[in-house]
Amino acid sequence: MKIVYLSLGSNVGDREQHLARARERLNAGGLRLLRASALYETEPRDVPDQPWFLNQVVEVETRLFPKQLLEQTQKMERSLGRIRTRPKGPRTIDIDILLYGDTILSTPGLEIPHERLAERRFVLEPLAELAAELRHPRTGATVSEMLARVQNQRVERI
Ligand code: PH2
Ligand code: MG
Ligand code: MG
Repeated sequence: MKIVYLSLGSNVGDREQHLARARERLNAGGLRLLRASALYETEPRDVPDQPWFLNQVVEVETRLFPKQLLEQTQKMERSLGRIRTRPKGPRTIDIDILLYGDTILSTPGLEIPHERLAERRFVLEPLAELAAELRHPRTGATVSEMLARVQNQRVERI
């Protein structure tokens, strides 16, 4: 059994409902939802000219292997009506794998820990609520330490 942290994000339509539906689905298909952070209203990163996101991090337990987990989360995105307009652009729901136990994995389709985990306050702020002392398996930095370095990005707990 592995403990996994996933990032949920939405910036199109009823964002809160999209996150709620995603959480419901995370209790099926070989996954069990253990804990969820608060919701955060967050400034868009990478592609700035798009609506603000609602972001959240959830802690999930699973026996799925990383690739199976990715297939499962992508299936959930599709079933929640995700439409991709442009890379890193607006989306109804995005489910990203942040951490999978202390596993390090680098394949063309999947990188664990998430490659931009340490740079994103919209991920680190909710993750710190659940696991502030957890360490990045590659760098050894704790979530609190990574969070202290990205305070310039705007996120607001709601
Ligand atoms: N997701 C992105 C790109 N930029 N910005 C915020 N605030 N929240 C996101 O979830 C997000 C983003 C690509 O997945
Ligand atoms: Mg993403
Ligand atoms: Mg994604």
